[in-house]
Amino acid sequence: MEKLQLWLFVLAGLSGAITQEDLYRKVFVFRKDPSDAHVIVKPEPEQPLQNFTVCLRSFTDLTRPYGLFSYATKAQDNEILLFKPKPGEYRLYVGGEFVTFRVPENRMDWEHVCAGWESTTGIAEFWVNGKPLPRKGLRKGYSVSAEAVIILGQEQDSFGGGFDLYNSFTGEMTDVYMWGYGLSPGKMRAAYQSLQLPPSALGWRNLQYEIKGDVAVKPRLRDTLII
Ligand SMILES: *[C@@H]1O[C@H](CO)[C@@H](O)[C@H](O)[C@H]1NC(C)=O
Ligand SMILES: [Ca+2]
Repeated sequence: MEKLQLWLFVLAGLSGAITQEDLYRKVFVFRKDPSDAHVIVKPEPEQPLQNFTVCLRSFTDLTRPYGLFSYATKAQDNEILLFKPKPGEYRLYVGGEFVTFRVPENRMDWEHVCAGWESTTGIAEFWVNGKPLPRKGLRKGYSVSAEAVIILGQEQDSFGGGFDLYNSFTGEMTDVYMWGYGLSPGKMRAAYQSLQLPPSALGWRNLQYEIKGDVAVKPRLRDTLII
């Protein structure tokens, strides 16, 4: 089963559906609820990670649980996962464990989050709309495996699949980035403000992505711009 899935994944890659694009001022619109639609993003890191930062901006009126950023390996489907179990709460998973961050309830506006983790201390940072929450910790000494499938808008329970349609994301998503290191506080704020950011292999200004199902790329609506 897993082999078949992997093979299908390879075939999909060979069919040339992967696009690379500067998505500046564009968004992914996940239209259907519930849905198995998702976006595969690349590249996955070349080496295991001792540090990482993931940032993205989303806009939804969902109140049920949903997955935003799902980084799965063959050994661990929740290798890195940004998950929102309910309004006012985020979970950050690293290596199958998670910490919960309580956040102000979304006031029907875009919400920007950055999650950072470092292996040496296990410290996890979580920034919401440019402000840090109290730091927590998990998986000290762990190293995040490199061979991964990275998916937006669903939560993987197996390598590249195993979605629960009732954990799918519906709404709009933009400004997705992943760095293999921790960002300084200044850069965390810059990410929120859409300012100049350090180079990232996986980033919104040069995103390699493949849309699977009902997801559209659209210009961001001007009246939702925060700056
Ligand atoms: C990870 O971050 C720690 C703490 O900032 C740093 O000491 C270490 O060199 C980093 N490791 C890698 C592989 O970048
Ligand atoms: Ca999972």
